[in-house]
Amino acid sequence: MFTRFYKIYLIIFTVVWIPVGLLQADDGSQLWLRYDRVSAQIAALRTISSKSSHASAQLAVQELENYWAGQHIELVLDQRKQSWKDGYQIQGNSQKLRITAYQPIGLLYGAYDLLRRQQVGQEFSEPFEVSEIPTFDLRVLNHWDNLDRTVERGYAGHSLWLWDELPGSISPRYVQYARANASIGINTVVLNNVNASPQILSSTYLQKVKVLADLFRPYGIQVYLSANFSSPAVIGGLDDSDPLRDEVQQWWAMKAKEIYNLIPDFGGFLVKANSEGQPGPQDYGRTHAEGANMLADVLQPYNGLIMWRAFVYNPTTEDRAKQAYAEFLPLDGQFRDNVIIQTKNGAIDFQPREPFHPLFGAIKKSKQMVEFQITQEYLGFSNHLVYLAPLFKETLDADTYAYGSNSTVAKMTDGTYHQQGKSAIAGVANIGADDNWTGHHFAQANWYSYGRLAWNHTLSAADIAEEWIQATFDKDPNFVKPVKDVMLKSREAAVNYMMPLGLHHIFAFDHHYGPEPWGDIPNARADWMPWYYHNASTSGVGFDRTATGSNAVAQYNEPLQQIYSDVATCPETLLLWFHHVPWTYQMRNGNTLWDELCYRYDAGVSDARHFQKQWDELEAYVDKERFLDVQKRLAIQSHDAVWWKDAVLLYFQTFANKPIPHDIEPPKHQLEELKKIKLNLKHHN
Ligand code: BDP
Repeated sequence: MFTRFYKIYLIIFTVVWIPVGLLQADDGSQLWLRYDRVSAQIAALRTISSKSSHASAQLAVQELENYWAGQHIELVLDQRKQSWKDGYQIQGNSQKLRITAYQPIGLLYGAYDLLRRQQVGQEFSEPFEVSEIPTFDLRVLNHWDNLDRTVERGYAGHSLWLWDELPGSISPRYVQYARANASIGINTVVLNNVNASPQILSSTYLQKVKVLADLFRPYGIQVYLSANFSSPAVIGGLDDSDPLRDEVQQWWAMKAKEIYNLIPDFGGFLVKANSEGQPGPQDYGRTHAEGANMLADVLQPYNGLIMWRAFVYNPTTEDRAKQAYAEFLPLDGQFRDNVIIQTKNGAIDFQPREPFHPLFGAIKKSKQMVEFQITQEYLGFSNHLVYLAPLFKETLDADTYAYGSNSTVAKMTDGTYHQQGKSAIAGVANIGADDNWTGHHFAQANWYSYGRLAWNHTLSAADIAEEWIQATFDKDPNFVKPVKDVMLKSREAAVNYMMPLGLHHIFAFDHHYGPEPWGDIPNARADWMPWYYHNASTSGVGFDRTATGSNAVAQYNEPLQQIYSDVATCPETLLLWFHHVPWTYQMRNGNTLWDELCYRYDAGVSDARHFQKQWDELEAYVDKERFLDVQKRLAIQSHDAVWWKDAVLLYFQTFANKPIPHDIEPPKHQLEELKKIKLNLKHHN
């Protein structure tokens, strides 16, 4: 603790008192919130006024008092503007601006909007008007944080939540975290891992949760918890947790009462049920709908919500990619209004590239939300610079054709087609106790861009990147442009050096860092083994999901079924996801599949090296600390890219029996040597 306070003190001291020299030390803890504090003279010349004394409105006033370098601002609540939800309008000219909102939190969002504009250099001399209504009502972060402070798939240190110190002692980071979220519009957080410890619902932990909820409330953030379906048996002492038994329902009702007494605006539960060993209603022969509805009924009197995950698959002979659809579609229409089905962006598991989950084009009578993974479980942890906004956009903009063309995933989930109730979107957080919050400084951009897209999914990945770079690093176009370029290329680069052309899940077992296409653990689940997904043999490679194979294509609406089924029309980026094709298959550019794979891996490596070189050239624009840290990680990324390329090509070559094209860099490693690499990385479960 002492060290943390000391550090914060040092940062303030550094920023306020020591020019240039010590500015070289920047641990990234300020994120994108680097507004310049206005001088007392400027502050004295203008008024920031609000008629509302609501805590969120007062925070807005305080932020503007501290950082708004312009003239007068008036904050106004307008009760007639219910349709604005938590949005806002900013109007005015250089002398006077007005932020109007329906809810107090809208005023705070409006304040951050203004500060963002100021930060990126917008002039306010001309009269201007901005109106923003968020596209999703609930903009959710899912923390996969355990009560022992390990974080499942977390790569930024331990959990931010100091459970042992709560409720008595409060880390200053809680409020910093809430402020960062509010500045990008995130308004919902699920505090604990979906592989949930029942203890989170014990009275002891609820007292701790209450403290966080109280701290987050002024920032407009509602708290949810992941609930373990067996809680009634495990912490309630009941014989079982059968959702249709009275005692079980009573237990949940009593628990809900206890929670809402402590936290009147508690959001609800997120549930991972009957998935990867978690308990659920099926343990008692009940359906997902019966399980979800029981909890929904319990929370209904308090306006609570249930986010029920569709991430289910069993070790059967059925293609894993088909299972969630097969299980959930028959239940469509059976869920209560306060249940939202939470579906991962793709049908397998947060791979570098997946086609969108077919459930998005199929569920029409229930509410559904997308779950993205912001933490980079499958994208190089916090070692690789991978800007994820292009991945998020790819899913959100994908056309499901559910109601004719342009029925995008975004529209299927944002309330455009299914009006009643709240719309939502979730991202699995990449935040931890590291000084810079996210491990890699550039991973902050993934938290940021997720929030910005949750607020407005029509924003472009490029615009968000630009905004983030300017706020976080430097506004100089000679810096912004090349960095933006790197960011925008980075996701495709990672796809290329990890698993191009629709390859998926050929990661090292369990921890998912690095390649292991040869992976095969005796007696382990087939659907956790790389061979299950790549199906490489001398005849070819890829997963046949057409009618001659698992027929997963049938889960998509026309014309997608047709497009994906036909090898000639299937996007080549998804070729090996949907098809098993011969090594000699001719790609659209005339290359054989084998050659094309080689070129793709090689392109990924070149890009990773280019990122290094580009960063090195920008040294003058960045403080030493962040420059060196990013430089170090880019070197790891380049190294890993070569590792991936060599491992996958050398392994597949044993089937393809073809030479690696002469015009690319030959492998640096031997296959046998690569097979021996065993990383001692722990997967916290
Ligand atoms: C997978 C992770 C696992 C999670 C699971 C989930 O490997 O740690 O528990 O997803 O989403 O991506 O429930």
